[in-house]
Amino acid sequence: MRGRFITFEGGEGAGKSTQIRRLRERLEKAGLAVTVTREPGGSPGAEVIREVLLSGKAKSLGPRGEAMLFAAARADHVDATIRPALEAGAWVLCDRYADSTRVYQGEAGVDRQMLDLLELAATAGLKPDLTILIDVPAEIGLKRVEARSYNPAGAAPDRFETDTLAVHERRRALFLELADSEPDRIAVVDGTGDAVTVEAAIWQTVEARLGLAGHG
Ligand code: Z5A
Repeated sequence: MRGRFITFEGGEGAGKSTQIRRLRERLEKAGLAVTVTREPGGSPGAEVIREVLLSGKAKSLGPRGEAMLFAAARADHVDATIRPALEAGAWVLCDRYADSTRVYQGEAGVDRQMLDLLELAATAGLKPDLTILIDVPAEIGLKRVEARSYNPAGAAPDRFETDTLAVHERRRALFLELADSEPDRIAVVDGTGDAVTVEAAIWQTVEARLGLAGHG
């Protein structure tokens, strides 16, 4: 039986990676096979493009060129990782997917028609069964990322983390608009509580929308 495809979206520091780890544990306890992946990246070819994009080396291409690179990475990720895992029956948990291109590159000025074309080319119609949008005010998300980067093991800010607070807030508004336009696919979860509270809200959503009652 085909697995289910769940994507996580939201601004920086929303808690996507944290919650993907927690959902993975719950699903595995419920006896399901789980594949965790991320964008940009998630397949050998796409990881090469990730490095180019997040280092800022592709910034000079402009938002449209960057959008094409995100799409190229996504096409490889879908073909090499996501579809094979779903066909093998795994539940795929993906940190960011096509909604991120709509929001980040859309906010940067790429028009709707181009975004539609790129999405179709990259995904060949593969839509998530469920998208969890973890919503936090940009200020909170950025503070979390900042706290993480003060840690000596933390990474330097990437190409998109250094944008202004106003840009981060516009992205948040665009994510919420997307959720309004596709309420059957996108569930908004308040990400301002502690990780345990957010985890419980996500589990409730997954159970209710994808029919896992009785597990976990
Ligand atoms: N991008 C794009 O422009 N177009 C596209 O099509 C795609 C992506 C696919 C990928 O960066 C960048 O690419 C991204 C968008 C752009 N922009 N940036 N930056 P990434 O993969 O390196 O990073 P990210 O996706 O933004 O994730 P993140 O910043 O690592 O955040 P997160 O995964 O949502 O959060 P986290 O790592 O789970 O948590 C962050 C910290 O907060 C950490 O120290 C946690 O311990 C802490 N945390 C987590 N949850 C909580 C709660 N509930 N309370 C308190 N503290 C918490």
